[in-house]
Amino acid sequence: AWLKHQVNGFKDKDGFEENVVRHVETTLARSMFNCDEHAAYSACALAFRDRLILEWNRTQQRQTFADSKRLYYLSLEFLMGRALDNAMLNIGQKDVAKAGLAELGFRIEDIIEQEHDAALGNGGLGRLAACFLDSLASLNLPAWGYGLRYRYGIFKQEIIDGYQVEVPDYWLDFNPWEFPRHDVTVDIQFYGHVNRTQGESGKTTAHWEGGEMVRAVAFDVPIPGYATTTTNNLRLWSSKAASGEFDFQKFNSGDYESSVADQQRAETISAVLYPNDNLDRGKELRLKQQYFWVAASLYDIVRRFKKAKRAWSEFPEQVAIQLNDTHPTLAIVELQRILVDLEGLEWDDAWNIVVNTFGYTNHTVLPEALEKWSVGLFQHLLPRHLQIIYDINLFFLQTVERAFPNDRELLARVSIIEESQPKMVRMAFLAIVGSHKVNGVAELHSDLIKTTIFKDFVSIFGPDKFTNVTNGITPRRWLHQANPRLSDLIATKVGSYDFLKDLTKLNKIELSVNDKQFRKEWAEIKLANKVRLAKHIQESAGVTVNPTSLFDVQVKRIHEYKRQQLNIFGVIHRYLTLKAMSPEERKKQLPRVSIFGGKAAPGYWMAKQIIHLINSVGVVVNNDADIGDLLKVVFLEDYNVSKAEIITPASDISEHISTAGTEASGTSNMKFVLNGGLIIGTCDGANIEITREIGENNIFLFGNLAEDVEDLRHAHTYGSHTIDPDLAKVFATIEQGVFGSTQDFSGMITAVRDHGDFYLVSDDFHSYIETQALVDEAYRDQEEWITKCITSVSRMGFFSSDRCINEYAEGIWNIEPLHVERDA
Ligand code: DL6
Repeated sequence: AWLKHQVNGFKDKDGFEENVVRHVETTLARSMFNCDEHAAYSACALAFRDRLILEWNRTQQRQTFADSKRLYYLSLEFLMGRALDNAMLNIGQKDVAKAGLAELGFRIEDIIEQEHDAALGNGGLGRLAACFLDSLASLNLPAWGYGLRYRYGIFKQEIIDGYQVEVPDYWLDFNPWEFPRHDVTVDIQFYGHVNRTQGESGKTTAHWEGGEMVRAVAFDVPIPGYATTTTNNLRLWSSKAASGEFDFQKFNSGDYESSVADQQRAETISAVLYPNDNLDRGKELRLKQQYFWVAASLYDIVRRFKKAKRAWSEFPEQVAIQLNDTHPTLAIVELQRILVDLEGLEWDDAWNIVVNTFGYTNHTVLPEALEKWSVGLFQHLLPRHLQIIYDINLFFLQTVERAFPNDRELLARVSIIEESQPKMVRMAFLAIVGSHKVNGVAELHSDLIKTTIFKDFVSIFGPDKFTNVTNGITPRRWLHQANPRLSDLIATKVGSYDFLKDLTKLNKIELSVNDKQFRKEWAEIKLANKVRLAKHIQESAGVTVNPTSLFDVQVKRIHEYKRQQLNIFGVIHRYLTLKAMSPEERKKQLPRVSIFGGKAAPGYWMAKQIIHLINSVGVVVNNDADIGDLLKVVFLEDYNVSKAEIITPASDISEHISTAGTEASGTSNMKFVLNGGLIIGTCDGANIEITREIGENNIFLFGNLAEDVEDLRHAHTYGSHTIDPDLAKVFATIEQGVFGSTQDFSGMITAVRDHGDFYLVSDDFHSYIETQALVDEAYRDQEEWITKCITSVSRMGFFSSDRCINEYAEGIWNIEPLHVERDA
């Protein structure tokens, strides 16, 4: 009854059932007698998709008619997860579906489980883009997402004998959520050469000629807003040969294999998602992907703009384009090319339009993640674009020279072209020069980019060009969908589900922090979520865990800077401490389950070693009779969005322990707190703002501060570097072979002991162990613990992606919501 907003939904459960049966019998060509759970899922998804597409059409018409400014969000990653549950929730018809499916003999939970995650992303950056789409639609903002339709999303991770093994994720077998638009295609040019002609006025025009064409085909994914009719669009491009046919001549002459070669080469462009998180590898195919996607998207955007026959100068009043990291930076060059070469605008007029159109979000300060492409590769693949980049750079450096005469070092430092061997194009610099706003994703991160990697640009452009928009998460998926019982309980105190639209309303639950019944239900829900996770752990990892233990979770990409190695070294220290105790003493200890999950990039050797160590420690600890339930170590295979929906609500304490200054924001920290778990973390990324909001009594902070990191690193290299004595014992245990082959883990140890400990594992170890002891102590007082949890949840309103999107809309995009009538 609370969801009064369903629009164009099914009239009732009978209407829903009718649609499901029709899809089973016609679209799927099956009979209801042999309709299994997967067929029921497919039909249910198709029935909902039909609803969405009607609203999608209306939304597009409404937006076209209003002719207001639109946002285009360009992201190479959209980590969407499952769509059915979200669609049912957002259009307010989960109850109807539940009842209808029950009548057809299915449990809705089993049907939801059938869906394959749409995993077109690596981690935080891609999931952020997915949260943003949800918020944009929920806030009725006219916006489109543009991405690539990878045939293979992020690989599936299997753990075999404790090692990560990658298996391809072919997710497109059956995807009811996309609409192929075979009529929306763009031919994208690569390679070739540039010719110049001179017109009668003496003006020269560049012509990019020759090379090869690849066709981009659009696939549209409807994005429903929550409690609104707005259904926005995510357009994903798929590649195929421009001719669309294989070479008949070659085929007829018996050259069967090469007759399809062009086709396969073209299709390769959108074949796979590069599985690197926070790492740039500089592969030609990746640059091809970037240009292919950006050029197709811009063609589409420009085509839409031209329909209204406005003057070009009005382009930035109609169009905002946000670059999700530097991956789409070529869009800046492509728009300049369209305006100057194809539309005949003067360079300066075109450049004005370009800069006022684009905004750039930086998501990392890690040098290995900052994209650079070799000039040679550019010259080969995109010769005209390289010329334009050189011109952009020349005009930019001329303005720098005028403002800072004779500072050659400054010119070299800020040049878009790095004068290295080989010469490289610095994409972040291009993105800054070609955008009107640059933002970081949490306060500390936004400060750091201004004082470190982009410092010179602050002097050149002034501080106003740089801003902060702290990340957020959608409460629809990350509270209501992942933790429906908690959401329902909160609603009883807030008085409605309005907090799902305005998360600051959560603050009402703080008034009930001493309400006994509320606290009891709160604790019951947490336990039920832990029981559910315990079941999952048993089924997937074969480890039995006691749900009343403290659940300690670290799930995220495996990366040295995120410091899963610190966590597992801490686990070993705990194990050694327990082993050294008498049985009586042990009985007094608090049982803990250390849960890990996350993928390592396939080529990231150290990250794979970390996974192997975690699994090896698990084998020893979990089978040690002295230890029993006091400590269990679990690595959950194939961490993804739908698993996060099970894991997040079950956490007591989660770990966000990156070396200070390395994690730009983090978003899982927000999800865990929103789900009634506390966090242990460093003063890094959004942990700092979480602390400010929830209060420092409700978070376990430890470790060195970002401002001290550089000095510590310097001391490691040039001074003396002594390893923390407790950590030294951990290393000794590993080196004795307690966890198997010592050789396998030697790299992890030498990185800390002999190679400068770049991530400050030893420096932070003592403080980490002490703080974990404080966590144990705090958890023993369950009453106080629950108070901390309720208080923290009540103060999490700031971290909604709705707040975040509103900040972008006002401060960067200048777009406004398009109000829609709610049909009751
Ligand atoms: O902003 C989303 C997310 C942050 O929460 C993480 O802290 C950050 O590591 C991640 N950055 C990247 C950068 N990758 N590239 N390129 O994934 O962004």
